[in-house]
Amino acid sequence: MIVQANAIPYFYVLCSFIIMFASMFLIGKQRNKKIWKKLMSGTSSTSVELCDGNLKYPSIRFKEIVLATNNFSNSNKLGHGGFGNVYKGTLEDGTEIAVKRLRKGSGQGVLEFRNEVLLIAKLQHKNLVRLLSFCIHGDEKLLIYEYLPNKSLDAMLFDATRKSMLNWPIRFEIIKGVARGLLYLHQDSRLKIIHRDLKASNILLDAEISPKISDFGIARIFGVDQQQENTNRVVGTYGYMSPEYALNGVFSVKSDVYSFGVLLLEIVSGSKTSSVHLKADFPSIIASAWSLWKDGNTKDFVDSSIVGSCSPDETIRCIHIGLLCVQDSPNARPLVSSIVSFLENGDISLPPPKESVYFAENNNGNDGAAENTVNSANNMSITVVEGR
Ligand SMILES: *[C@@H]1O[C@H](CO)[C@@H](O)[C@H](O)[C@H]1NC(C)=O
Ligand SMILES: *[C@@H]1O[C@H](CO)[C@@H](O)[C@H](O)[C@H]1NC(C)=O
Ligand SMILES: CC(=O)N[C@H]1CO[C@H](CO)[C@@H](O)[C@@H]1O
Repeated sequence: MIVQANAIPYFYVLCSFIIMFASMFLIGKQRNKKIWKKLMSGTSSTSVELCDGNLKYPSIRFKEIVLATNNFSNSNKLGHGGFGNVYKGTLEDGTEIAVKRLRKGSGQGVLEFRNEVLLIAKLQHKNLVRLLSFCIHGDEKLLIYEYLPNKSLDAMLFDATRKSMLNWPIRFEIIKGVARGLLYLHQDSRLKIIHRDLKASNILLDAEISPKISDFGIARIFGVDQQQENTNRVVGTYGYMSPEYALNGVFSVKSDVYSFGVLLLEIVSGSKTSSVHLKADFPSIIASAWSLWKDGNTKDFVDSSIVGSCSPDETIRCIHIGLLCVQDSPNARPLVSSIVSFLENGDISLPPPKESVYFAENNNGNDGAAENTVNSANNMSITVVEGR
């Protein structure tokens, strides 16, 4: 009798433990299933469980982004490119962000997209814009970046009233910073990132006017194959695209070097590659740099608003490096590692550049239609899907 009376409570306690564990197990499984289902159907906003520690805001929700950007209103738009529009946003805690809303139809699945984003988020360097978060919502894919208040290099460099704020020492630091950022992208051992759309509007300036490359890895995140050297989807901007990339879709670190060369020439001259108001009678910034450099007349190429602050040795050297970068043959162009040494050590002697003729003469003024095409492409990124 006594034994039985004691056994009953033990029995109940045991039973309740079993029931408790069983239900915990089932609930857990259900929850995992839900998360998995959400992931596969692509309808979830990213949540804490699905992200790792490289992102500053791992769990941002689509609703918050809509709120932050006034539902992607035009007044919040900062710019656009081949991969979609960029909006300024302000989170509830007051943090300012830049939101890239990728164009629909990247063909990439949710898991692939997420994996690419997490890989890109691991790339951190002081000359790269920081990726803070990402969000997937239905067929929307969004990337959240740090917001840089001083906007992009082109907004200062090509603005008649603001360009004088960029004196030569500042410009030289910008050139070196971009080269270091590009070196990091090209030579990071795990991921070799080819930017494919390097240009003045993709260089953002922080509060100290230090440059940060934006939009890197976008081609990977968007799902354009970076393993292959040849693509049928050309992404880039006229005026910055190397001949082999624009014509045949062949890209490599050397096509980025070409774009870097054009950018360098723009920074020294203060004029846009695609500008109609190019100096004198030259058909392109490359032709103008070549001709003036060859004649030893580089001071006519240098932006008149920096002649007072510039060191002729440094500007001549930069123009020379720019001309090496824009040579027609990719093999003749230096690697970014050499470019960084050339810029940082003025004693290293530079090889003579070969005249680049392809794009230097391609938009020669006689043909109005061709010129219009180039001018209207202007500062826009383009995505050309070539027929096969
Ligand atoms: C945002 O705008 C879209 C149309 O552009 C509209 O369908 C949607 O309801 C809007 N959302 C909010 C929260 O205002
Ligand atoms: C190109 O730049 C000009 C100012 O330089 C700007 O007004 C225009 O909106 C830009 N176009 C595009 C497509 O970004
Ligand atoms: C040149 C320029 O616009 N500089 C600004 C960069 O951003 C900081 C912080 O917002 C401003 O104080 C500078 O005036």
